[in-house]
Amino acid sequence: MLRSCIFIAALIALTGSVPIQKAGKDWYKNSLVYQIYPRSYKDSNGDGIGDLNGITSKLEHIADIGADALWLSPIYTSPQVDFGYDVANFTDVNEEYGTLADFDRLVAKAKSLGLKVLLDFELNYSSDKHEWFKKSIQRIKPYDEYYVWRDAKIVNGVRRPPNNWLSNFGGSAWEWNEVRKQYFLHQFAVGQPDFNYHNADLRQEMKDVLTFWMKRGVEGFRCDALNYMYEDTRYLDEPLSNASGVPDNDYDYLDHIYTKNLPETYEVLKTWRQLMNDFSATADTKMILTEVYADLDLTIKYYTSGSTVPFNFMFISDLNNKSSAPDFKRFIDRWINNIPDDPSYVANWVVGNHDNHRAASRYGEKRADQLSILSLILPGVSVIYNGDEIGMLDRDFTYEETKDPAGCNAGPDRY
Ligand SMILES: [Ca+2]
Ligand SMILES: [Ca+2]
Repeated sequence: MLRSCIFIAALIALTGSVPIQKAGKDWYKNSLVYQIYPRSYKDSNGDGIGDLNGITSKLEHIADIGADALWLSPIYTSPQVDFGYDVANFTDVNEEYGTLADFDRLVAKAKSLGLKVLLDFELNYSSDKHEWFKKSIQRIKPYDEYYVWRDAKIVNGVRRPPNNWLSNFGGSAWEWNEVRKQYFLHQFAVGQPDFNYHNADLRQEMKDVLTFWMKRGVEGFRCDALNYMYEDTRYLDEPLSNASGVPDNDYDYLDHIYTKNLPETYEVLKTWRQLMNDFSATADTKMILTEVYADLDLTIKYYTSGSTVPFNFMFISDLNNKSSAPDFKRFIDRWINNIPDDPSYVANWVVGNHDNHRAASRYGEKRADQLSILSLILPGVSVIYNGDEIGMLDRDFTYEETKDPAGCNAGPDRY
């Protein structure tokens, strides 16, 4: 025993550090999740696009900063209308990023460094180039009901969308399909038709996707845009939000009572938690991170539906470089005091992500480091976006350079 202690001490002295491998059911309770945006992280073959082999080459860095898990933004086959969030095949890797074999090597090396690999899960929609959508257009069973299709409303002999619902990226959320002679719903880009979660075959299909990746060693998922999963099947017009200065084709023009935060969402998430727990009863707890921008009570409720942590965006949404220490305390207490009472539930602190300005641009370079440190000192899960650990800043860009659909649709004055 003493000899092995001396050996470990000597090893630590020689190497400087040894990776601390967190394992067991409680591994996540004080953990650091490092988010990687594959396209811009590390290019390994000189084509200017980040890729899986690039990420694999940087895993030592990620382990070195103390991360326990890395969460990869979408890596699936995609025409990249919305930077990979439009998935054309949920069980393969986008060609620009590599192959499934590259992915397997990434997972193996990550495991050897004590890192768990988490994937982004685009649950609300697919690409319009997905085989399921192509078959849905053709009304081929069971795919005919995989998406949300509605007949046109004819007003004075003119074809109109079924209701007033708006896309997050601006304009109607409905797009006419000339082949099927119906409108399909897209809460985001036109190239991202929404799934119909009222359909049991579709729900099973999405569970099969989770199982496919767990079999390849994936140890959790970040559920993208989770609260857009269901729509109310009465298809009623949504009321106006009466927000000032918002144009009538802007998403914020309406109050989204029929297209967001529907209670069925929580039930589906519970089935995914069960699936992950059942996958390997003896394995470490699979992590589910849920992305929901909603009122605190609706967000917190995901804890009791299977989420390991519902993202806490207070460092992004509620606090900024003008915030005082009492402001920080108030918001930290607010989250901690609202976590449901169960030892398995822990807090979490999101420092930044790909949808927001960089931490150093929001808080200033010095305070950005303090923010990361604070997120790590506080109990629970810290979520850090790649580059924030070295204080990277935003870069200004012109409308002509803009590529994301939300920015392009907003136009030169509002991008
Ligand atoms: Ca590349
Ligand atoms: Ca939906």
